[in-house]
Amino acid sequence: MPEGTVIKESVTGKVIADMSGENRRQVVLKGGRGGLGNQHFATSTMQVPKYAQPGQPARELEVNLELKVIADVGLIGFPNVGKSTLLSRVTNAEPKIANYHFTTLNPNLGVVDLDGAKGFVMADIPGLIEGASEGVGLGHEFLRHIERTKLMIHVVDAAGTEGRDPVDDIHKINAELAAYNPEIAERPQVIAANKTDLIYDPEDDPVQRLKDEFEPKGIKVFPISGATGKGISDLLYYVSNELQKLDQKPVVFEQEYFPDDELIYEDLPYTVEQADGMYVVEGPKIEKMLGYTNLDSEKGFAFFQKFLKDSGILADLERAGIQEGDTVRMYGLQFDYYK
Ligand SMILES: Nc1nc2c(ncn2[C@@H]2O[C@H](COP(=O)(O)OP(=O)(O)OP(=O)(O)O)[C@@H](O)[C@H]2O)c(=O)[nH]1
Ligand SMILES: [Mg+2]
Repeated sequence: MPEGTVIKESVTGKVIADMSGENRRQVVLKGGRGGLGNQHFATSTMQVPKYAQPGQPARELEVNLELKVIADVGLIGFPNVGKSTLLSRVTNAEPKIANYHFTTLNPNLGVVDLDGAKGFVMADIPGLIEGASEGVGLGHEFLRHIERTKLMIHVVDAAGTEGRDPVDDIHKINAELAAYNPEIAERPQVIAANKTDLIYDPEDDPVQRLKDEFEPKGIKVFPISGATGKGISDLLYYVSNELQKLDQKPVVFEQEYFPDDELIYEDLPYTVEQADGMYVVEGPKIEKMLGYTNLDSEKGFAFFQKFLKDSGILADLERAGIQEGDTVRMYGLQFDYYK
């Protein structure tokens, strides 16, 4: 899997593991307890016994693998505003650039190197449009790629070459961000007012309008041109400096789902009966559970004890009148009951 992949349980969407940083290897589910071949039952008189002990079925779990790229800075904005052009100009990345919407279908990553300042990793993502959070355009699916970014460069077509208003554009994309994840919408932003080489109207200065609207809110506006390169250097040094002020720790998604512990105890069907002078507990889930629990290990045994308690089996045994020292049988396993 690519670094940055997050493994999630598919029903709850809870994180099982984040494959980033030091975490290179992950066992999500252990296999079922192995069986014993007939050689294990060989004796001096019975060299080829007909008996073998089958292994137990393994546990199953459906997971989703979500790639969340590892970048310090994410480029967001409407399609065709010049996100990929900017990325290609300041890094060695070679994203596809074209004059139509949704040229970028997957994020591209590049490293920004700066003379005398700390460099950073930058990612573009496919363009967003109004309604992206409801699936319009390419939807908001790609926003997961900026979940690890610490700062966003909001690229806008300041020249309004497609007839939209740049101030409006910023508000619309931010509304989509907030609909996706309010926490991400709160992260620091910088506005790159792009395509300034195409601003001709002497009556209207869109860069000034952007500054009037957003700088009082603490969002700096940098007029740039991805075509000529004008203004880009100031933007990058500012971003590098801002990043230094932010928490330097990488964004890592914490484990929320623990496959070893997640047994569904509700409606666990089982029966407790007395037979052959023992208490016999039977039920399909119990059989399955015994299959993936290694009772020889201390951890496995502790887990089994917890299971007996949490599932209510222990209480039912007591209700059935079990006494200290009585034997309990569960699918080939026998143990004596002690409080
Ligand atoms: N004149 C001018 N054109 C630009 C500038 N920046 C980008 N372009 C052009 O705008 C078009 C779109 O650029 P891209 O970089 O592909 O835009 P994008 O934001 O990555 O677009 P999507 O991937 O579709 O979201 C291309 O034709 C670029 O050459 C600029 O500063 N000035
Ligand atoms: Mg692009």
